[in-house]
Amino acid sequence: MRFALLAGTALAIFACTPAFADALAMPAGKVVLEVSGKIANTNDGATADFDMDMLNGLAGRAIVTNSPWYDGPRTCNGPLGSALLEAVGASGDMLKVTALNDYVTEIPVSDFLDNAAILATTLDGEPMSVREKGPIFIIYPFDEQPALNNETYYGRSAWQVKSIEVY
Ligand SMILES: Nc1nc2c(c(=O)[nH]1)N[C@H]1C(S)=C(S)[C@@H](COP(=O)(O)O)O[C@H]1N2
Ligand SMILES: [Mo]
Repeated sequence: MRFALLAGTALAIFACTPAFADALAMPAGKVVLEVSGKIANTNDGATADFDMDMLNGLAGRAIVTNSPWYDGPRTCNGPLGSALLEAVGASGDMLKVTALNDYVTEIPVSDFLDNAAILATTLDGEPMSVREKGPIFIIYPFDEQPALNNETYYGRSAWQVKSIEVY
């Protein structure tokens, strides 16, 4: 009886552990992004913490684009949203993105898979200070895909991103 209970508990704990969780490195530097929610790969309890080197080590791209925030085209560089989702083993459909100023925006996961949006970590090759809307700015390829130029996507382009919840 007691054994059955113990075995049951062990099984329940085991069943809650994702079967194919990939190891996520531990951040060595300052944590700049915390990802939580429906994710399989974590490094801090139920959370996936990232420092800048971890973010910039993910598959990324440059987006050279005009935007509402800058005069003329600027070069934004950083990990693909899709690469971040893959790194954490995301399984949800939506992202709740929170910025340092507590601005919150909801982004469908499909956005990151369809539009090659990035979490920009540099602007014209330089890291962005918080004053310059850094350290992380979600940027869509507005010039490549003119249909993205509307309030919906501008609103999803959160700057000073500090955390993302997958749900
Ligand atoms: N961190 C943060 N990002 C944000 C916002 C905000 O208030 N804080 N506003 C969003 C909205 S609703 C839009 S339309 C654009 C507006 O940018 P602007 O205020 O520089 O024109 O940024 C988006 N990103
Ligand atoms: Mo907006």
